Amino acid sequence: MIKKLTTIGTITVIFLVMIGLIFSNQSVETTSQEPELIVEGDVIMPTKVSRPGCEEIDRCYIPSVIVIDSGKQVTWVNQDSAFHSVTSGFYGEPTELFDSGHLDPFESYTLNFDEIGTYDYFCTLHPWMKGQVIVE
Ligand SMILES: [Cu+2]
Repeated sequence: MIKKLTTIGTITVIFLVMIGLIFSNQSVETTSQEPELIVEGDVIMPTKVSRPGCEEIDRCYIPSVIVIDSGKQVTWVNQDSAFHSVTSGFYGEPTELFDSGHLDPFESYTLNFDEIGTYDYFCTLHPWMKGQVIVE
């Protein structure tokens, strides 16, 4: 009788350990399936550019100058936690060719460039943020 109870006890313990393993595996799987917040783009607005300083190392838009063939497009991605914009011209002198408006964190903006030329742009919120698209 005691032997039988021990056997049942052992089986119960093994069963509980297996259940525990199944559930722990599931929780590991769920955490690894969380969506990544990195959006692909040609030009990145990196973190911390809402404060001056990035212009000194030319990293407000990365890359700050992008060269493309005419007819191609450029996608900007805001990887910062602050709003930014991609606005044609210079701060105080917008050219009204294009304007993304305020881009939310992790929002992207895509533009097509058909005409050859040099397109300066800036961020309406941060005067030190400047970039250039060169279309060849
Ligand atoms: Cu900005």
